[in-house]
Amino acid sequence: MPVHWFPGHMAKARRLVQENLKLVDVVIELLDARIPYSSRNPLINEILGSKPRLVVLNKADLADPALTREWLKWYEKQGFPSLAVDSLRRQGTEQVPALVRERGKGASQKPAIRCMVVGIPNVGKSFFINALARRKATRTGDRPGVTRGKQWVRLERDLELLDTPGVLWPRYEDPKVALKLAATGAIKEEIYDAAEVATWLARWLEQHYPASLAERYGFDGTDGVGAHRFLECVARKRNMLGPGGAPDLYRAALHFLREFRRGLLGRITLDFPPR
Ligand SMILES: Nc1nc2c(ncn2[C@@H]2O[C@H](COP(=O)(O)OP(=O)(O)OP(=O)(O)O)[C@@H](O)[C@H]2O)c(=O)[nH]1
Ligand SMILES: [Mg+2]
Repeated sequence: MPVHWFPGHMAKARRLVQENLKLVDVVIELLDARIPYSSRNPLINEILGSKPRLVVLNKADLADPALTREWLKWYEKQGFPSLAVDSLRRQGTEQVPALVRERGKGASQKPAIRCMVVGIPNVGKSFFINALARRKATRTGDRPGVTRGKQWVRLERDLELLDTPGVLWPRYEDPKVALKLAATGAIKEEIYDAAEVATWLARWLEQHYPASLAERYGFDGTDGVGAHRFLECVARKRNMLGPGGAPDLYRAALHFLREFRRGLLGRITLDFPPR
């Protein structure tokens, strides 16, 4: 497996959520709209129990709109109210306070409804909270692991949000999950092989979004993306050459992954809803 997990994440994820669960009335499960399955904690239903919940697909601006609609339908069918948002442009976020109040109604005797935001690293939890608060209340960053501890942010007189550090968990049943988390930026770049993740992503795009590689890099993968043929093409196109003029495949891989994350290959979703 090209991506290595740290043992103990599962226990840590569970502890963090469980410890704070009794302090809140509602939980917002913030998922990445590009990977609404892979960005989900497999134990979340067991951990949250009957706590009122709102499923929010963030970074919807980067995801395939048709698949986002399908995923929202799927989550609604599972019994979870859900919506898609773009925290960067504050699209959809304006609906969140009313939905949280609605979900937390049972707690109406309290002075304020408290809501915890949970999700994987770099999914945009802190950014989402800032978008709701309309100010820079939390620290954000373009890499996983920015938020270190929990932080309360008051939205309105009667609404408080809890920002939490992102947590990952192993999903041994499907090795593609790790690749998708790496491709979308939930895992630190230092701990996986960028060439392997990039090659997997290129093959996947060639299969499901065939025009994307040709449009961006002029790559015509006629016989399936060869292990190095695609990265070589990117390296030459972007003039990333090493000693002796050899294409620098590792730099090309990082470049390609970063362009993908910025949406430069188009609006792409890597998980399909179960049929
Ligand atoms: N395109 C896009 N980018 C977003 C969106 N929301 C957040 N981001 C970007 O995602 C990156 C991570 O945001 P953070 O809010 O720091 O992520 P986090 O979930 O708090 O991450 P940790 O604190 O590390 O767990 C930032 O660089 C944001 O610019 C969105 O809706 N669309
Ligand atoms: Mg954060």
